[in-house]
Amino acid sequence: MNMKLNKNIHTLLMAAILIISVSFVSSGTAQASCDAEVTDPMQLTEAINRANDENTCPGLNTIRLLNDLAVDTPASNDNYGEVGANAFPVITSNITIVGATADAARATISRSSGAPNFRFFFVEGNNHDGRLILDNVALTGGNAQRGGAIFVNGTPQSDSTDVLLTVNNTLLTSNVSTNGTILLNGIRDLSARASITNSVLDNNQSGQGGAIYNDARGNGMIDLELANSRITSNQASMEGGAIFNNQAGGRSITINATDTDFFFNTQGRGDVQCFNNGAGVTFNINSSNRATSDGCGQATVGTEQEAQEILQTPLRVLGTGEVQVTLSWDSQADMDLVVTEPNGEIITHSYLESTTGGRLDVDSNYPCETNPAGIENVVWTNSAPSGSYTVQVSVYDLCGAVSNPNWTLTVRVGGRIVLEEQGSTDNSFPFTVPNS
Ligand SMILES: [Ca+2]
Ligand SMILES: [Ca+2]
Repeated sequence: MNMKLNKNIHTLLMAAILIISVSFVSSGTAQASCDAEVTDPMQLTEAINRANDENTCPGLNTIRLLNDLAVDTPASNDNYGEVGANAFPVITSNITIVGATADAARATISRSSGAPNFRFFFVEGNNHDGRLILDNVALTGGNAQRGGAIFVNGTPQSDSTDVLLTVNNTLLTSNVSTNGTILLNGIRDLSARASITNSVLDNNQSGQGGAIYNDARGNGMIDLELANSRITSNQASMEGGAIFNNQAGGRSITINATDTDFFFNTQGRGDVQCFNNGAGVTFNINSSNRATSDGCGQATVGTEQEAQEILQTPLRVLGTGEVQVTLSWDSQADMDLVVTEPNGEIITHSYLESTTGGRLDVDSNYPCETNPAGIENVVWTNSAPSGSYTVQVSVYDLCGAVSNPNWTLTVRVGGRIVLEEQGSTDNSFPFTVPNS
């Protein structure tokens, strides 16, 4: 009883603190804030420049896109000599860009027709600590020789645990390049690590590496995680319709893929979707990946007809809305997300939908090995009750993993992140939905 009482007091206190902090944040102007909300390309440019100024805005900054952005002119001309222009300033710090529109799954950043060629983002991990997280964004129409949409310049190998690029709930389509829609550059002793989850790379064109080009020449090292994603209908005029791995002389390229589909990627030379130049490429796959032809070393699973049917069902994109609670984790464990709403109703795997319209729309990994993407999502699409909520996260079954999963919990209210927590053990957190 005491425990429960203390917990309630704690909940109320935390809720009060949260209300104060939320109103404090919203009373600041977007112009002066290091965490910005933007509605046009110029504002995004200014927000990235502010976030990159580590004297004024130290540490991670989050930029929210409130609507789609069409870019006419690149903000930075070719900073690096040979790699082409970028739509936005080079990412030299830790930046999260979130498409926060409440009425669409993603906010789209596009290159306007008739605009000069440019990619969207250049992440600089070598001379700076550039790290980019994209969440609920679409990038379309980028055009650059290396990295048609995103160029990731690696970090020295002493820092190789850093994930320089994280792509979640994001779509990359109709980008054009010579080397990869996403280029991971690990040449000359650099290391580039990237993670792509719940995302789609579809219908991009390249000379080599229709979707991804991993470059690990000259002792370079690349690590790439692919989870619950689709790499579909990308085209390489030469090799690697899906992925080109350039490892000749490099140290290693390691790709871990789970729950990822390689469908209908085509290439001019050879008949497999991935091309390895060099022997030091490790492609760790599990049986939950599917491919229409030899999908990067894994067995072909399913006929073209079955692949077409799979593509008719939307990717397990997380529902977004007035309130969204997302738990993600990094192992095959079965974790559970439980949300208690103000009227005391709970939403979890055994109560999928509440009377107020909240529902668990993505459930993960019960029983073990069913859908090991490691993500659960509770969403109120339209309106959600105001008041105090509690989120519990728990590890139900390790499913054979040797250690606890590292999890991340994110709560969005009205598209804005109001709570972000990380951990590896069971925990619970309060959040508040204000009166609308
Ligand atoms: Ca910063
Ligand atoms: Ca679960």
